[in-house]
Amino acid sequence: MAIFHDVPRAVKERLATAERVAVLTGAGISAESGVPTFRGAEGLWKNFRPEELATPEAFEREPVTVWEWYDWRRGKVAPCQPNAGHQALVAMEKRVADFTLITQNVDGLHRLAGSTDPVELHGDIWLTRCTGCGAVAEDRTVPLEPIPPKCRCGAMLRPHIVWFGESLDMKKLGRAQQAAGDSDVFLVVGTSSVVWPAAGLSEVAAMSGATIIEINVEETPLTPMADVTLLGPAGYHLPRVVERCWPS
Ligand code: BJW
Ligand code: ZN
Repeated sequence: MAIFHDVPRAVKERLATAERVAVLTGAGISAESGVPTFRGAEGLWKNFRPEELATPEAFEREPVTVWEWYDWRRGKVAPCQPNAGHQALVAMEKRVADFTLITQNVDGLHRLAGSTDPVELHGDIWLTRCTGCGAVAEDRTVPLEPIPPKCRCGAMLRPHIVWFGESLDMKKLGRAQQAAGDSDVFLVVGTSSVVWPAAGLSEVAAMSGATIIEINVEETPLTPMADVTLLGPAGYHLPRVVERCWPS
């Protein structure tokens, strides 16, 4: 483990020559776009306990409260634009032969920035899923009307998001695990690394011999395991990493 405030030579040497790079992002990469993170002083969980809102049981008990929370979040995310961190990952994708972007974020900002086919492990805040017929549809209305929204079939819609205790999409998780295991460098950006199975991807990568590089404003449970931790905002470090490894 080594903690740096600037891009060290070791990062340049490993990343610039890597053929396979996988990146895992979390809420921290979108923080500089104005999207609230989940944990920490300004986190979304500050006033709520996760199990109160982000579980299927909570939705069954209080669908209106859960939908109001999502409606509030959709309102927060709607005006947000990708930042220099998202854009640097688009640039990295163009320079690395085999590149996979895995995100825990549901805000869609990687796709908006231009990343191709990111693996969105936890779903998409702009998609709804019918609790009756299972239909998935895009709905960008803010604010939602009515709450809770209904499907054409008459059943209630839910956010197309993975809640605690729910399984991730096995195809997406499989793709993420494969990319982590195959990677020469596994870059972990802006995640507290406490939510599973996403947190386990770094272990998969490390056990397969990948160099683990972390970018975060603070140390996390991953830091002792990472080869390098760049301390500071993703919007600061990611463009510098790209410029240092692939000078324009
Ligand atoms: C910056 C920055 C800047 C700030 N620049 N950095 C094994 C062990 C223990 C528990 C489990 C386990 N397996 C399963 C579990 C249970 C559970 C779990 O992980 N619990 C833990 C919390 C203990 N996992 C699940 O239930 C998963 N399902 C599952 O495994 O199914 C099978 C199963 C079920 C039950 C039992 C066993 C197996 C599903 C997880 C779904 C997670 N969904 C959520 C919320 C959905 C709601 C929504 O979005 O609307 O997804 S949780 C929430 O956390 C959200 C996020 O994607 C996820 C990760 O958070 P993230 O991205 O890391 O954000 P933060 O806020 O935590 O961190 C931000 C970081 O950024 C911080 O570190 C800052 O420092 C940093 N930062 N500004 C760089 N500018
Ligand atoms: Zn339906």
